[in-house]
Amino acid sequence: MSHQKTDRSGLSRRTFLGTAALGGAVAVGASQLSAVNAATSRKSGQNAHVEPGDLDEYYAFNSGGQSGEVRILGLPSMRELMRIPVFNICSASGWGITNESRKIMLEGLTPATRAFAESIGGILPNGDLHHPHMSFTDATYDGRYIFVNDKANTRVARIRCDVMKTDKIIEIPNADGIHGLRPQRYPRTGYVFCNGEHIVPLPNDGSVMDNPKENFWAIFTAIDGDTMKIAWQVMVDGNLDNCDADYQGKYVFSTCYNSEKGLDVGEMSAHEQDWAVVFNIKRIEEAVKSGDYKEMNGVPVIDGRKGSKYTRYIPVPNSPHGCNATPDGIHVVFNGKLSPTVTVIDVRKLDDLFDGKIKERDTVVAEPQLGLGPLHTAFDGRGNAYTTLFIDSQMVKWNIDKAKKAYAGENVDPIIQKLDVHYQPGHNHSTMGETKEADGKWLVSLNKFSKDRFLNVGPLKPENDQLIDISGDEMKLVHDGPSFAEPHDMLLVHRSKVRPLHRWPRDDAMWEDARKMAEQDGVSLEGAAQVIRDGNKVRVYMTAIAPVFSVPNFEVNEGDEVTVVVTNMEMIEDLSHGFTLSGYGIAMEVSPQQTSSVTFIAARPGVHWYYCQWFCHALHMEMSGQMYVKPKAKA
Ligand code: K7E
Ligand code: CUA
Repeated sequence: MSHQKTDRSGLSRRTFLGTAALGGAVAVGASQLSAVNAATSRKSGQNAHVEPGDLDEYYAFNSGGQSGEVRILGLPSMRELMRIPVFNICSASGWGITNESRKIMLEGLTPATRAFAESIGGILPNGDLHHPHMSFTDATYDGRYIFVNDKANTRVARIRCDVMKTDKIIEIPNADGIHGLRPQRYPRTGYVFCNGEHIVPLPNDGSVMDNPKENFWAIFTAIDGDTMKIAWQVMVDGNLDNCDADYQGKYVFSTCYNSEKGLDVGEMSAHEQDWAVVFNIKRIEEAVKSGDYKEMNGVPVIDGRKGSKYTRYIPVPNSPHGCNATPDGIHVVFNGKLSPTVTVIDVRKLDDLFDGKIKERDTVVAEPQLGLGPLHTAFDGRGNAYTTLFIDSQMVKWNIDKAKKAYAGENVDPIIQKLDVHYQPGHNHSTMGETKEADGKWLVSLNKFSKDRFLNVGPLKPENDQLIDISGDEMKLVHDGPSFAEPHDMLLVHRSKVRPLHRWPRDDAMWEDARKMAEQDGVSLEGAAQVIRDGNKVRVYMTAIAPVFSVPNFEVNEGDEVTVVVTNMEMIEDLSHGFTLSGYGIAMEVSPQQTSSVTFIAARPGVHWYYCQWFCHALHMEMSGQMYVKPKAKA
């Protein structure tokens, strides 16, 4: 009990459920119960401590929220292992600075956004990354890709799991604010589904800006995860929040908290009931084939508004948020947010729903009242669900079968345990919990507030990602994990599913432009020590082998367009180099067998040192060179 602290949130708590919902009371009851049943109950007690030098059992891929990046942690140690820049600019790796990264950041934008980005320096400098999800094959992780959303600039990105780098970023036309994102589980990914959260006019170019109820729409998008091209879109009533796919490859689900099509908080939360939209993949694919769509910005947009044969709208109380399919493939849970309930449907009833044999609410098989502010639900693969209660600052463990029995009228309480978390949890995630291989070992509660849990670091506090042992009958809080803005969600993948490379493949597609350029210049990237002048363009090719750059210095004229291409020829694992050019805002990572390039205008005359910024050798400090920029007058 020592870990339980008084909630100082100041938010109203537990007005619905009374004393039965008090975390302390339930926890006391549960611990007495487990003392009595000690002989028969499953004991938790996995070791969260990972000895120095030992490896974690799971990869955790945390979203970075408004920091725009993804972070890799080990679980259960919760040690941060790496960061993957995606929508942000990274000073260490040069993401957003190198030619390779800027091409990825630019080429998937719509023409209008691309023109805008060029006007502000070539790329969009920020993103808001909420939802990392791995590609699936046969309803479990296949270790190929991680797909992520950008709510801030309406984009979706793909991360290659072999090198843990972003390789595609696309903007989603016709939508605004990509929020919910899930890959198709079965038979494989396949599609990546994503939600445009905000309702906007179509087209959103200023030609129409009034009367939202008639003119503003939310757009659901299916991307082909292999090509990162948009396959189709569906226009819906209301807005779209979170989504999930089924385990059969037939249906996709999205929650809607703004069925009102309101523009402010009061309007958006007016209705006691909103809905979850169900999309029928097969019917939508047929519509694309038969031409039952309108093309907008080069994309087939299907009309999935109420009454269409492509969608169904299941009423759900009240402004639902998270959307989670159970690992048995049978149920989907919609988390009520402003309602203390979650709504559980049985996906086996959906064929009948689409055929008109039953009504929308006939698909609901449970609607347990769990506590205040249910946002997201995770699963242990043993029939139990774990729902975050934002307002109550609790994790509630409940049993799906019992909830179904209670809904059918039996006198059973589906709630097994409530555990205080610190504080205000948003997402939670269990190990392998969104796959058919859910193993029920660990659960992480991603809490929005840490308040007094850590040393004070000023007005902006870390979040708190708490590790919970769910292997036994009782949830046990075992670790507090402070984190910077803002892991909305995380992905917990068994290490057997992910096999990253130790070095880059020399022929990697990431630098195919640099390779083509070198071929035209008659230069080999692997043995290069050359400066090529081509009018006022200068191309500098060098290798990096500790502790030297193969080009120790070069000279250019003020105003030249200079491209520096650096290839790391180390075969030794972990021997990364870098190239930082003093006074030019340039830094790039060059890891073993990688080529990185950067192009800039030599606008500042004088002597400018370049140096390796990744500590690589006893003579790392000496791994440097000079760029001489001759002033225009003397050139
Ligand atoms: Cu609940 Cu953007 Cu997944 Cu945050 S969303 S919590
Ligand atoms: Cu090369 Cu430091």
